[in-house]
Amino acid sequence: MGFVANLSSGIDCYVGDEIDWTSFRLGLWVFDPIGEFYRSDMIEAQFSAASERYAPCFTLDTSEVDFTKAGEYPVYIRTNPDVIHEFEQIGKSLYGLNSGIYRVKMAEHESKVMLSLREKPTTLFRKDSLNIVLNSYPSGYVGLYNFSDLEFSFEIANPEIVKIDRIVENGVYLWGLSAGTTTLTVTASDGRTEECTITVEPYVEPETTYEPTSVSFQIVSLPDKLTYEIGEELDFTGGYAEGYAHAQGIWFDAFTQPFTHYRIDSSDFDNTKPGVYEIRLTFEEECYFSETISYEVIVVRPGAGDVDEDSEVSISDAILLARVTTEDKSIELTPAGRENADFDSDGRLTVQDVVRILRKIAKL
Ligand SMILES: [Ca+2]
Ligand SMILES: [Ca+2]
Repeated sequence: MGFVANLSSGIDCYVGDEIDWTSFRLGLWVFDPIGEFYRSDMIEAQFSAASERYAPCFTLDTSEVDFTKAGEYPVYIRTNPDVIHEFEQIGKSLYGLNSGIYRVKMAEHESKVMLSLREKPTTLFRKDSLNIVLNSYPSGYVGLYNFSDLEFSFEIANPEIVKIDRIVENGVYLWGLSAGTTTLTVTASDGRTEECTITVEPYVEPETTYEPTSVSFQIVSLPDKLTYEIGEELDFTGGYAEGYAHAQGIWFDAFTQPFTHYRIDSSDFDNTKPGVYEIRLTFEEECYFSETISYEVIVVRPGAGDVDEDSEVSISDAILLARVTTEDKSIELTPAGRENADFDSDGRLTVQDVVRILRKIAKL
């Protein structure tokens, strides 16, 4: 049974400083009887080399370290063989041992860790300038080298630009209060002072990028009335349209709404004059999107559609007109029948007139 040791990384050991042995973490491991390293019986006794705990059990050998010169040096941790000591396992160990006191006899064992000894820094601050962004929370940190033998105090030249949020062991957290430049001064207990330039930059809102605008707008059902007699007013009853849009990250959803929910442009419509007129609907949100769709209504003269002049508009009128428009020369319409047949009043007899007469019959 015996020790292995591990050295925590990232500790500042400087030439001329006393080594901080609290950073040397040691752990007890148990070997099986034939001497193989056997993790599953580890007792989780971890402690620092600086503590007096278990001191009789091991020796720290730093004889190869030259404390006057920067470099990487081995440090040896050796067990003191045959020493019997009690170790406490607190809680059940990862490796299955129950909590309790274990009497462990030291076997002969040596561990090596590397000690990194560095030249003592010539400055206190790790950097001589810092840019921070004006923000609603502390956003800057200036670190110091690890001088365990010194005490520090800090001062901001212009406290309207930066304030000290809090001081920690080896540094200071800063909070930018307004845009500008000032200095942070550190004074060490040995009389040294040093300055770090702090620049607070204004906060710039990041540019937001949006998905391309997409708009969908369509008629769900046309109004009941699409054919008008002279003098009749427009009637949108029964007309529904559905619109939704995604623009600048926002959803606009009109669902299915009556035509009157949208902007209606019926400026072309003239109920004093037979003809076909376009009515336009626009689904829009100012600055975001605008989408327009249209449909047709027709204003007819009295008698329109009554091709055979029997005083009603019926399927036989449509059939008769269909034959005329396919140039069945045997059919002759009277001047009044011909006028009635030009349902859309465009001066021609076409299949469009047939279709519009059929729509009127079907009340479409
Ligand atoms: Ca008729
Ligand atoms: Ca026509």
